[in-house]
Amino acid sequence: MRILHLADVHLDAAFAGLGAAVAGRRREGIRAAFQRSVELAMAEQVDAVTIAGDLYEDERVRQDTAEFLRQQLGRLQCPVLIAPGNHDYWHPGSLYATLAWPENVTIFSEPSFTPVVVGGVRIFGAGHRQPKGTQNLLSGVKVPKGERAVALFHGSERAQMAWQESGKEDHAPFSEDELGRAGFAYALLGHFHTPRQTQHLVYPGNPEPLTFGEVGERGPVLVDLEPSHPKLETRPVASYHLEDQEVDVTGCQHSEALVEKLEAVVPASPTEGVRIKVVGDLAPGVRIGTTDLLARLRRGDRCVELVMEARPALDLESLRQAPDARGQFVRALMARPDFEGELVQAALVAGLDALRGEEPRLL
Ligand SMILES: [Mn+2]
Repeated sequence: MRILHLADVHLDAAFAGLGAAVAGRRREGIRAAFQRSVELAMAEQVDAVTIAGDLYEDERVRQDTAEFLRQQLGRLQCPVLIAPGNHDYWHPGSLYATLAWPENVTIFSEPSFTPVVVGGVRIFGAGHRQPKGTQNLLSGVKVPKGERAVALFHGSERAQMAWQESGKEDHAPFSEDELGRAGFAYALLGHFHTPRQTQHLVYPGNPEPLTFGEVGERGPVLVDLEPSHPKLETRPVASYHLEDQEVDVTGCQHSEALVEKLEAVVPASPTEGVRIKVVGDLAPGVRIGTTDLLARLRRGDRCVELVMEARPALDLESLRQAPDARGQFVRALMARPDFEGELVQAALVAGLDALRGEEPRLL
């Protein structure tokens, strides 16, 4: 009895801040990763595919994606069991309620556990009905005696909330020992994007990277339920690979030198993304703001993100003593308790530029 378990695919994710062209490419990446997951299930001839929520994002999902999903899931010969999560919660207007899903697809639209028997195992699924505030789905649950019972749902295992992403606590919180008390031998879960496996549960993590800084091999998990302790195998299917780089730009005397230095760490492959932390001193001659810099580095649709920590090299001591408006301006800013803050530093640079009669840089 083998299952391919998936969660947190996030089809049609916004990828806010990456710009429209890059975000579009990244959404194509999610689809490709999902299609590879379907093909993996076919190649491995699994007995079922389970999806523990956040398959798509309800507020953004397009008809185009709906048709893609229907076609992809319809290729599978095996049952597909879907337990909606907080991003793809079931409601009367949702894709889950309105799309003509292929016959092999079961959607657990109720927030209480309902069983489906696959290959001698009972898989009990439950779904979210709201985007937040879903209560503990396990409370008061006791599954009837019988074949092995496995839970499929989207929720926050409490012990992990401290080190998982923030903002996850409102969604169907539970603790690992409640699974056993409810009569479940194992749980196929979704919600936490950082993968996690214990004797009793698995969080596969998002198959396609969604943000920079994600750690751990993640993606669909082949779950062999036959042994007393399920055997798991993660099979990465991601389209994009994201990495972090830090670049010190001290010594770059003009914009072209700065662009060239940053350009050197942008991967050549169109499916590799980089988040560049820019540190060091910005020379006074450098006249390029973050927006223009990003446009240059992205060259349309390359996945580049910048964290600007480089500061203009300013001689604050002599500036504050200047006997003119510059001195007054610098002294007033330096007197502020938040002088080191990002906004005040940006105001300092823009203000000094303006007082020199130059177009202010917006860093
Ligand atoms: Mn998610």
